[in-house]
Amino acid sequence: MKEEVRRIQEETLAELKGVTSLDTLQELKVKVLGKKGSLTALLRQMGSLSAEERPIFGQVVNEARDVLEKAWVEQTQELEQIALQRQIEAERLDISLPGVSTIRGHQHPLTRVIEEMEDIFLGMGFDIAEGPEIETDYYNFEALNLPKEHPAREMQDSFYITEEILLRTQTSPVQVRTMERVHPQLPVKIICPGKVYRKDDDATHSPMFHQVEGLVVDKGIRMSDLKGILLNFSRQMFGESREIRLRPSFFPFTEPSAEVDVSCMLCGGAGCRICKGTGWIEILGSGMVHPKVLENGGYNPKEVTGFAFGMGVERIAMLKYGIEDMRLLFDNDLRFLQQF
Ligand code: 2NL
Repeated sequence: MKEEVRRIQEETLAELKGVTSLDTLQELKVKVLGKKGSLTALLRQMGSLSAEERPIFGQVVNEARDVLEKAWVEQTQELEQIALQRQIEAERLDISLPGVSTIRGHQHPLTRVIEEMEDIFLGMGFDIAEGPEIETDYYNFEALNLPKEHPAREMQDSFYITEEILLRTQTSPVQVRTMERVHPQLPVKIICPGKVYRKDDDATHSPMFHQVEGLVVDKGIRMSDLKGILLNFSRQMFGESREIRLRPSFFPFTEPSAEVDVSCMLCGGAGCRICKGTGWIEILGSGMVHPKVLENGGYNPKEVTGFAFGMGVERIAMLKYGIEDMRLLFDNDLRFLQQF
């Protein structure tokens, strides 16, 4: 029987070495050391031995059990180690690989310029007003002192939808609508940024472009208020050392009217290619609101006065960034846009 124990021990040890899964290892353990295991079965036969043989046999079985159990622990640890290595290998990450980055976009230069203008005027207490791009003849022309037969209407330069409806040619109709809505409340102090449309298309004109117009209406508004606001705007927009000058002009909706020049931001006034040697660059049109326009807005021109101005955003963006052709602003060519 001792030989039988040795045989089980050796056979089991040999079998153990070849086991590659933890499950099979457990099955083998039950088969030998379990309640119905081969070694347990031998132990049960101890009754047939003599009193002298019994303790010796017991010792042999216990030794075999110890040897096998030790072997099991070792084999279990080895298999667990192999499983862990496999898992580590499978989950391996190469953190030295270069990352895949997303392409970062940014605002369009026109949007940037519009928001910069908005910030400057908000800082001076203006509100921002918006309105429809499809307008009636009344708000776009008539209310702005441009009656039906007026030569400055430029019928053939406007996109008419019907005889009475057109794409707005300026943002002034928003200002008329605002006055109509809020009168007799004072002051009116707004800017109107937005898209406007004219039948023009070349290097300096686009059929759709952007305007920012401003309007201030209150008791006792004077030309000097206009100058002060526009000087402040020009210095924030183009540099602290800028000066402005006003030249007499004409618009049907303002009287008197003035064109505003800013001292050249490139040469500081000495004369260069950008200012064509004059030292000055025209940036906007302005004037004191015509009494008829105030009236159309619901205000009494005997009680209140106002000033207004309008500027083309594309022109300012071109000056600020040195863009030669306006159409570049609308082509959406990334090689151009990525420069900003
Ligand atoms: C220009 C000139 C200008 C205005 C726009 C205006 C609006 C109202 C009343 C009076 Cl509601 N005037 N707007 C005034 C003067 C000039 O724009 O060259 N724009 C690009």
